Amino acid sequence: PKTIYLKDYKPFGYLVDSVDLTFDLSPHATRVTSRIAFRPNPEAEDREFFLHGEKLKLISARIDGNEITPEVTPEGLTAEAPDAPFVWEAVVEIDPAGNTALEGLYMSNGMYCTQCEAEGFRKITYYPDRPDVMSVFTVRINGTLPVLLSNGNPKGKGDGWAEWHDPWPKPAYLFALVAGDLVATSDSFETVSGKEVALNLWVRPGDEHKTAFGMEALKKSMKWDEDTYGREYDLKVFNIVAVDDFNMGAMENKGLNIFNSSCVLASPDTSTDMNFERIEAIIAHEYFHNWTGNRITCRDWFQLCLKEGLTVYRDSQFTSDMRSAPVKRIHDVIDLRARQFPEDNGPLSHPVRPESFQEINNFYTATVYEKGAEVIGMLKRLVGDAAYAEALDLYFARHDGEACTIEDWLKVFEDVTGRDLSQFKRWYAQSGTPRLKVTEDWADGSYTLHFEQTTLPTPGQPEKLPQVLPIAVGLIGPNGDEVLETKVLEMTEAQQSFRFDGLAAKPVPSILRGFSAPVILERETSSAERAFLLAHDTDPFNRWEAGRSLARDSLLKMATEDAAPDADYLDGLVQLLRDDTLDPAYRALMLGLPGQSELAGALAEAGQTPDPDALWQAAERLRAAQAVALGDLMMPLYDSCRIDGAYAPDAEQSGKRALGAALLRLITRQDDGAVAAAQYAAADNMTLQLSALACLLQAGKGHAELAAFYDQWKSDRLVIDKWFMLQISEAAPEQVAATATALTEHPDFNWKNPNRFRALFGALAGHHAGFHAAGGGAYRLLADWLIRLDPVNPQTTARMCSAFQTWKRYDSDRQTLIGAELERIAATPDLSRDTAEMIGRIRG
Ligand code: HT7
Ligand code: ZN
Repeated sequence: PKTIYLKDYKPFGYLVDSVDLTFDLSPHATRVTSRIAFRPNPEAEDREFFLHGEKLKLISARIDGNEITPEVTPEGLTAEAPDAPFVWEAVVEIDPAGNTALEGLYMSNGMYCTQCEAEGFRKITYYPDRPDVMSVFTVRINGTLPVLLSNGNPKGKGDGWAEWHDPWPKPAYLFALVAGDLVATSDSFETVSGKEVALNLWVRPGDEHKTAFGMEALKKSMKWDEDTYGREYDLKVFNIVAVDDFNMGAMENKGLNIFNSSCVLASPDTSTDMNFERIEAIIAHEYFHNWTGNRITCRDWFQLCLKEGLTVYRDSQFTSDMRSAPVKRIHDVIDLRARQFPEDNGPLSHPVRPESFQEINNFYTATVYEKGAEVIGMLKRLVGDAAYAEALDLYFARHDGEACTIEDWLKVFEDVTGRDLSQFKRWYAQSGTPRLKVTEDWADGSYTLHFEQTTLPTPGQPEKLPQVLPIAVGLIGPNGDEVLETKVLEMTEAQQSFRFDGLAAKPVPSILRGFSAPVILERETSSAERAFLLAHDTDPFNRWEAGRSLARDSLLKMATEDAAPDADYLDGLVQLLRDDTLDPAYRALMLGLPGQSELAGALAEAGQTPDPDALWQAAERLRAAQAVALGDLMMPLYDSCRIDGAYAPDAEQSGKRALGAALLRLITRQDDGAVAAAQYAAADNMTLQLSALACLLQAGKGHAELAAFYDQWKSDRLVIDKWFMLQISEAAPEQVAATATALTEHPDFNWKNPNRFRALFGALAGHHAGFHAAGGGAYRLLADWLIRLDPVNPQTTARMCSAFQTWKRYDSDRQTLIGAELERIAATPDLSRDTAEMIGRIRG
């Protein structure tokens, strides 16, 4: 397979003035007729006329009306083209019903739909399928289905046809078409300048009752982007469509967002609070792409973080504003540590802006998205809120309608602030998570913090240079009063010290407040000092972090030295849970324990081999100790989480339910599931129903409830995904592989549906002790199914391969078992480029 390099970027030899497409829809033989106006690109040296095209049957091709015979390969075609403006016309035939890869034009439950990012448009027609080629599209759809949609504004429609015109130049990856028997929930939004926008959320008949929340989220997003970033919507209509078969969460096609139904459909009886929050965030994310992604797009796919990092950052700001900012920050950091840190510190490590790839679909990663968003947060922290706002205004004004690079992005900040951001740019180029080691000195009223940053070598990057780290610090006096309010220290050297004078007593430092930089903080400190911060830190993130690090250290000692649970941690936890002034959502987070995989990573970091069984036992013991420590507090607190009145998926109610669920897990350890069974029986929403069922299953009970749950929900595919997931995630480690195997034989295991496949195998890989249980049964099961899925859907297969990315952490027996599975996958004939690249990188 060919490797593509950032350094080889060259503009395309032609510009595209307009694209006219006609679709004659037919499940196995859709005809796509294109009429494209090209003209030479004065900025390009090379005039080779190569159009991408894959899996297309070329019927005819013309240049300026003359039939031609281009040279066709599996990747595209080359033709002799004039060095002057000309019109290209082609007719191709494609097979949407046979397209199981879900890229290009495909069918899902009788509905046509498209997915063109990153390189799916080339499966629809011949075209320069690269993001820097932008054009205005007009589309005609001929088909018998009642709803025919494409990008932009409606131009006309009649019996069996519809036309759409998108006035905004766009790259082909933002093209979309949907045709189906759909029903809309409709509303409207008046923009800041008084323009009326028609809003439609299209679903399959029967799903109408799940659209109200998504519509409200859309309107909130539109208003927020006007108020916060000054961004107004720019078409007469905004359509959202829900699709069951979809490789990722959602797609920001211009004026026609397409959503995985799991990321847009919601109702209280079928969706959990977490589902609601995620749906709100994804709707916002896709909507925000209208400016950060669509109006200003990426020059090439190496610049993916330009749109994704910024849009994730914007959606996290939105969620912080809609809900609780500290709770959102803690969730984001938990997620970063769970998904991005292992990537950044393993064989798949790559920079936020990668420099090479074989298959771009493999780079829609936590590094590009979430670390990319962290980089934006740091930039804002360094330049300040006002300069950030000014830089963003300049970005939109300067680059509207362009396909840009990270250099363009950083330049607006340099121009606004006068700062030199060349060192900051290393955040985009260097992979790996920096370790930040901290020591301290105290003498004569002066307190000094010494920092040392190092980043370990990562694939292809043996040497690392120091990065700019914004380190937010506060100091707390011995009586618990803050003696230094949060101050952002700017570290640029490998080693750097910061002194604070005039202090009456040695303070306790609160370092990296708000998780001000995505680093691994290393500081030797006592449990007592952490417990002090747990009680007194005024920064909510670091207060939580103090408890988290106490729990982490306690678990590691319990797993490796058979230590007893840390008493300081348990005392601190009880105090916090008693504090009714604290947000229930925050207290629920305090009760959470670091993930098993995170603990395994911490041991591997420290040069020890993690034992998944010992880590599992340690977590079991610590949870039992939490229950004992909380004792009589648990039931009244659980009762206080009960909500009178109608269900609402808002921050206040969902915080209470989260605390109630965390307590129920502990109560179930002591009452054999009595309270959980009562909660299950009385539940009138999915959050309560599912949390009760999870507790029962974890306690080895709940068989009747599990069967009743299936009966109740068997016709709701999104709920049945939860049913699959839960049985695996709540199984005892030694039962995980067998449970998963049995579920693959269930008639509802429709493995070609990415949601169902992910529900089962995502839960399998996510159950650390179960996935790594002795014997390697889970490894084999996953590998069997990856081999089976690869020819059907390479993108989803390749993404699931990352379950194996941490394999080098474990003992030699496990490494041998996983190594054999990786070899077996690699040796599979005709393995897709997607999976081959992932397995190759993981094997190293
Ligand atoms: N920009 C989109 C990324 C994407 C995608 C979405 C659905 C299916 C396949 C996909 N490939 C890439 C989603 C986003 O970040 O908003
Ligand atoms: Zn995105």
